[in-house]
Amino acid sequence: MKKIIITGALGQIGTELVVKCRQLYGTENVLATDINEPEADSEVAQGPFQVLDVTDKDKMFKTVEEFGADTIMHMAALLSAVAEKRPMFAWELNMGGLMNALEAAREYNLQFFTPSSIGAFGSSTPKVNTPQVTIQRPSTMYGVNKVAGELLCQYYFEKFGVDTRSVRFPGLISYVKEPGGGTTDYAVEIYFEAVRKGEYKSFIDKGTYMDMMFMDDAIDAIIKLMEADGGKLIHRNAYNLSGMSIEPEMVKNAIQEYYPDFKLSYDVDPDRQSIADTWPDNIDVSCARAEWGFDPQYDLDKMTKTMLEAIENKEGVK
Ligand code: VAH
Repeated sequence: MKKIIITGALGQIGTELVVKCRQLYGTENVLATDINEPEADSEVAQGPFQVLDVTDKDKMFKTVEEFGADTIMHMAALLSAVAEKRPMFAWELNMGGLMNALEAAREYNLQFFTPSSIGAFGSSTPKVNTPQVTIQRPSTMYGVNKVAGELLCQYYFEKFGVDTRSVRFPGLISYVKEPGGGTTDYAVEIYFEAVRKGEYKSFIDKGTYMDMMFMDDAIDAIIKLMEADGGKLIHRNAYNLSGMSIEPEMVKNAIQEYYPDFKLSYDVDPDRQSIADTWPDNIDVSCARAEWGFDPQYDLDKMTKTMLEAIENKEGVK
């Protein structure tokens, strides 16, 4: 049976990854860790939890050894917008934490997962149907971290035989944990604001296409990749993933199917808009489909229906 340690367990992905892994592999076999303590009544707190600063290598090694982990899912990182405001700290956390997690995987023979992002692409990357293997010259600290991370993961696979696996996530849409510090966060906020206020002011401009995916598809993809036959993985660090390519007006139209009076306006944030402008419009996911059966189930309409119903339940409206 797998024994999994998850870092960044209180983050947007980590929160739901912990729950899914505990359902699949048993609560006691999944150790959630984060730099912060969970709320006592949170789902993450209903199983093994430890505070862990991923930049503390000794503590990470001790935690892995005492838990008897055979797998590490390293999710702790600063997202793009926050990283651009604190680039030096972002380097320390994103790269220092990743190196410690890779070293722990090498030292304790762990299977290893960490996410990359469409943020690993830059303005010189082909924006339409972005290939799996292409130019990667991002102009953000987050993007530099992600490209360096992909290369480090591949190095640990080739040099030390560590079973590293990674994906380039698009913007992830979830109703469980609202994200913090991302460029794609508008696509989450818009649903919460539609239910709460019937209107939303987007910080990303109309016509700005970005790849997105509903969180259930993201979590399922991590599990599917980690359980795939390693011998069939050619592009293991890191697979292009996407569920849809959308821009704010498309989300507005989808929401208006349920909230006809919903109003969308714009107050563009030049910092996050300038990041979004360097990312692809849509990326090619054929390698993930071919090598391990990536198969997202949510399109914009199904995601919109699911998000609005779940938020209405959470907020106690309707
Ligand atoms: C961000 N949500 O906006 C993250 C993600 C592709 C975007 O990496 O930084």
